[in-house]
Amino acid sequence: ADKIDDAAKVLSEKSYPFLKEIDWTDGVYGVLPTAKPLDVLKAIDKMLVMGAAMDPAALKAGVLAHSEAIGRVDSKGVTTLEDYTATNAAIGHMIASVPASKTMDVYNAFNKFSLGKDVGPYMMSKVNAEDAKAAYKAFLEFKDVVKASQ
Ligand code: BCL
Ligand code: PID
Ligand code: PID
Repeated sequence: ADKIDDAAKVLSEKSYPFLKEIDWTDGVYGVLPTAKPLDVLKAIDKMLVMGAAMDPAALKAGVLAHSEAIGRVDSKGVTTLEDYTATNAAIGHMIASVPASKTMDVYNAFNKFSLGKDVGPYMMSKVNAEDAKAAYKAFLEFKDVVKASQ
């Protein structure tokens, strides 16, 4: 286990309460933002460019971690803490395998039309705010470890 694996364990423990409060059966999570389809297209392109730049072994590990996580969801669609941890570790390695600019390009492209004023507050209103804040704090600590491994 490397530093990202260790950090993923901490991140997952601290954000699992938040993950469990999300209603994964809500149809809203299967809906693409349609306000500005051409901005959505550009954001998807940034994800494609980022994906194509990833270390193939890290990407494959991420795919398999998700597949195993899906195999162990409970009746509400929530996977186990162990699978969630493996998923976070895999994504951490995927992100560490590309230059930060590629990750930031995705973030900035999505920020244009969604994250800020609509999605954030809406998501927050559906969960326990304290758990969401704890998860976000843990995410910020995790990203420092990922950044140091880039
Ligand atoms: Mg994915 C991210 C669902 C398959 C690679 N993925 C996300 C999330 C969302 C999701 C939960 C994007 C919305 C978001 O930020 O919510 N993925 C999802 C599902 C499947 C899936 C349901 C599925 O298989 C059915 N993902 C895959 C494929 C992977 C993959 C197969 C590649 C092999 N996925 C990635 C990558 C990313 C995602 C790379 C992201 O960067 C993105 C993400 O999570 O960004 C933060 C909020 C996120 C969560 C509820 C998940 C827990 C997040 C962290 C660890 C703790 C919470 C922090 C805080 C409160 C919220 C973040 C705020 C922003 C950073 C501003
Ligand atoms: C801010 C202000 C500072 C403090 C700060 C700060 C925050 C920055 C942040 C943040 C950045 C950030 C980035 C995030 C990025 C998420 C990226 C997700 C990418 C998803 C992909 C999906 C895919 C695939 C996949 C591979 C396929 C292609 C696809 C192939 C070859 C603002 C806190 C530092 C969250 C790539 C993986 C399956 C598309 O900077 O003061 O908070 O979050 O299918 O490719 O198969
Ligand atoms: C930052 C600043 C730059 C440097 C940088 C940087 C870092 C960015 C980072 C990072 C982004 C990032 C993202 C992570 C995302 C993790 C997401 C995990 C998702 C797990 C899920 C699990 C599950 C399931 C599943 C499907 C079920 C639901 C669940 C249904 C319908 C900030 C380093 C570039 C870690 C979704 C899969 C079974 C819950 O950019 O300067 O470091 O990490 O059961 O679906 O039931």
